[in-house]
Amino acid sequence: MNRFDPFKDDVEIQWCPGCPNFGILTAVKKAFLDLQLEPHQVCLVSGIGQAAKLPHYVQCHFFNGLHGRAIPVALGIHAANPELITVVTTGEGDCYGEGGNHFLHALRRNPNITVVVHNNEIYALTKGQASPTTPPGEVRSLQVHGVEAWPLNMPAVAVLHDAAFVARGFAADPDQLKDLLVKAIRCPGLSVVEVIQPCITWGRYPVSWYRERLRPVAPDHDPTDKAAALRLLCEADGRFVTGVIFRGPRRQLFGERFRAALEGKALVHMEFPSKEEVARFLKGFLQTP
Ligand SMILES: Cc1ncc(C[n+]2csc(CCOP(=O)(O)OP(=O)(O)O)c2C)c(N)n1
Repeated sequence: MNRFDPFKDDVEIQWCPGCPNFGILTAVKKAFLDLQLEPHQVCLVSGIGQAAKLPHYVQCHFFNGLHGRAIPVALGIHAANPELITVVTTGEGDCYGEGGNHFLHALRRNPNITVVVHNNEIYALTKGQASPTTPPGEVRSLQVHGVEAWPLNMPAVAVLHDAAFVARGFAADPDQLKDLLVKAIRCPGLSVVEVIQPCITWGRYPVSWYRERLRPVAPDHDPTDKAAALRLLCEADGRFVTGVIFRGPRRQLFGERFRAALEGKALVHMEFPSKEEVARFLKGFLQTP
């Protein structure tokens, strides 16, 4: 382990040189350092895509699974070991497309995890097809007459469902992104941090095009005001709003009731239960009303 950067991994990075994903990688590692976490306290979870490669480049626990399936894996990790800081790193195709259903149901369950969505508005690993956030009309390799479908506004969906924390950062501003990630990880419950991540190879516009359009939330924006958060995200150009957009009300965390039934113990701290204990535990679930 590197004494000066305990999260540094020596794996060769496969992203294009100059990819804004490097900024997200820096922000993630800096956030862990700011929170004084050690590698064994963190678990990164991902599916498939360029964004999903991020856990390969960090020294910590990680699970890299199927396309769109990072969130259910993270839910399982959080349920079994709530002491681990569980962070999903995912592309918007992975999270809002293939994994869209999991995203919706995670909003209902409120696990204490942070979901970092690299939104480059395309499927980058498979070379630039339209994704659920590609603007309508944009011509893509498979959408030769322009995208016809309307883009998904998942940060707004997250606000609508009272996610614990909703923020948006910019990959080319790792310091601001690091601050957002620290807040997201500290906030109990489901935190969604969408990151505007221009793709310098398959995207339509350079990083500067996005930078000019960023709209940081006003200093007097009240993130507990749900209607104000929705207005920011839904009005024209809501896709460029950055900063802490929403803080939802405190809700029960996924697994809390389940752990209460196990006398407060996390699964990872339990001795393997006897047959009698398993039967006693299951009885509560198997009773017919
Ligand atoms: C079930 C399934 N469908 C499709 C693919 C092919 N595939 C691999 S990566 C990818 C796109 C990933 O895009 P995104 O999640 O936006 O991440 P990015 O590469 O842009 O970071 C696709 C479609 C796959 N691996 N599995």
